Amino acid sequence: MTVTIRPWWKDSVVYQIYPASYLDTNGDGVGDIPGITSSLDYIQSIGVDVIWVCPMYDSPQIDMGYDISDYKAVYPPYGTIQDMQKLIAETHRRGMRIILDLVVNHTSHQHQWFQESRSSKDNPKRDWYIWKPAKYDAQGHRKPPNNWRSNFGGSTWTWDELTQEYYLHLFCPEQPDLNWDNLETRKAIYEDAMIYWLDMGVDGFRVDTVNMYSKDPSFPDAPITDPNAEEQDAGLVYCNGPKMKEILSEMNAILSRYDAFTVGECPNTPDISTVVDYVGASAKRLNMVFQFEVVDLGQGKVFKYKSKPFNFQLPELKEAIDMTQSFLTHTDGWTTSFVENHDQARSVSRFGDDSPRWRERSAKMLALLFGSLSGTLFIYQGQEIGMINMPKEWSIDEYKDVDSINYYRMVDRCSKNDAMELAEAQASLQHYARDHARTPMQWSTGFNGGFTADDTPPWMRVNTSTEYINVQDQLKRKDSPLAFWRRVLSMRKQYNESFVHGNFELLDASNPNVFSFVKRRGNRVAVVVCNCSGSENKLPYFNGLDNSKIVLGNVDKPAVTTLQPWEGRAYVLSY
Ligand code: TEU
Ligand code: CA
Repeated sequence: MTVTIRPWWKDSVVYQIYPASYLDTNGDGVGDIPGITSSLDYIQSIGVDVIWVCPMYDSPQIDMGYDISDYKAVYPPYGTIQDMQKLIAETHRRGMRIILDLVVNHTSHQHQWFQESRSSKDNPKRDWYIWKPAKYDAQGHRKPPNNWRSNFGGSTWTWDELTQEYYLHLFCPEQPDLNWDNLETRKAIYEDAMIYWLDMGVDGFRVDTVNMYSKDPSFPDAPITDPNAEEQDAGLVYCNGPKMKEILSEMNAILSRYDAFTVGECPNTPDISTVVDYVGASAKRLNMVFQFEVVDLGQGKVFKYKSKPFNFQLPELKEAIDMTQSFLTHTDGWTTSFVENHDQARSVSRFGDDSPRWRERSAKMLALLFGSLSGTLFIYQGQEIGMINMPKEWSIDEYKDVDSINYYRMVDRCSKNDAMELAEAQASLQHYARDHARTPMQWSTGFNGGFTADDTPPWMRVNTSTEYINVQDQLKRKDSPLAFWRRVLSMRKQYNESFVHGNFELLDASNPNVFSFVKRRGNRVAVVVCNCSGSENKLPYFNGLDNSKIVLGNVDKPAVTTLQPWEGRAYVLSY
């Protein structure tokens, strides 16, 4: 008999934690590392195996820690290196693993490296970042080196008066891009950002913006998609540059010494063969990536927030999932299943129905849907209790994310304060903003939901839904979304050949309301049926869909031929 040994990360379920918003233990209104450590029993009780901690490094927090000023230090309000050592030890003691966010496309402008780099043109670290001279138009006006638009609006180039050159930043001006063409820079990144933490015992990384390190050395202009603007969306131009494969192989040589887990964030990569170059088992670069086709659904093509709520059809969601799932069938690569993270609005509000009537049922349906997909499963804090978007009545001042604020200001400026356009922008942010994921974790009832003391102002206002969506209540209820998530994860473990490793076959692709698919591995067959609508629908036909084969569902009495609104079922036909 041959025994195939699978890498541990394939069957793992990862729980993502946003430190600022998890749990405040010292009453300053900001979540902290001891808050994570003290919640580990709760986290483990959900049934997850790995925690992913979002950036907790020292940072001026222009982009919530994705702007790191010192890789080897902890942001003081979150805690200390000792707190991290304790978190690592306590996680391991429970048999779980811990991964950190590796943010090395850019640093903070306050990082020592950038301070030196910008100090003079002949500083030894000048070349650690990307500096370019200005261009001049026919009238002699100074122009940036190209037309790229930053992820947070405006040009990707900022003029530096001192040395009279532009530097590149794909995100905020306070997030200058590192120059990965410089081998000395690479070495310093590996030492400080990777080896230091691997030696401390972390089990791997979620690798931020993993496909942006290498840029085309000619820095070509992006095609014009927005004729009225100076800057153009350039994601397809600056992602997946010529040295990406070389860099990721080099990183992997270090990571594999530690058997470290890697999941890369891979936006703007519609070309599947590029993804396979990164995640193929034989390519030996990354274990898996996050693709964006699902979470981008409904968002605007030119500006992500220039859109309307629910701007997609169910078949598009099916197609997006089918594409990521097909990696298992057609390539030697591995994939991921996720629908939330700190950059996305809440899934119940986007893909379910967050009204009182259907909120919990649709949260469970989504748990069943994403929890039965192949690949490594990721859950974001609060998703397990079905947290929803911020209330619509909240003013725009409650939005704290630089991405939201910049967008709203841009609309304000370009429309010359037009009320209609501003209302439209606000409606889009109410649906898609990253802020919805960043409000504090809802532990209990009360003004601050148990995140911090009720008389402490939290860094971000606690969603008023904590009155009826909170951990304390859901721990008591057998029919809660939390209880359901636990059942999803145990089903996933019990039938892992089908749900984690099975081939995905879409059924009834064009059905606008019902999402059904088969998960097949050899003669093991499971079928998942989800009614993604608020109306009753017919059960699709598939041989053997007998109610006695239902292993998990979200309604009390499943009917024989119809599905109730937002009903989801998983059948195991043979195992
Ligand atoms: O995100 C990078 C990314 O490509 C997007 O999801 C990004 O949020 C979007 O383009 C903004 O409009 C990562 C992090 O997940 C995000 O939180 C950081 O802001 C970003 O990198 C910069 O480090
Ligand atoms: Ca705190």
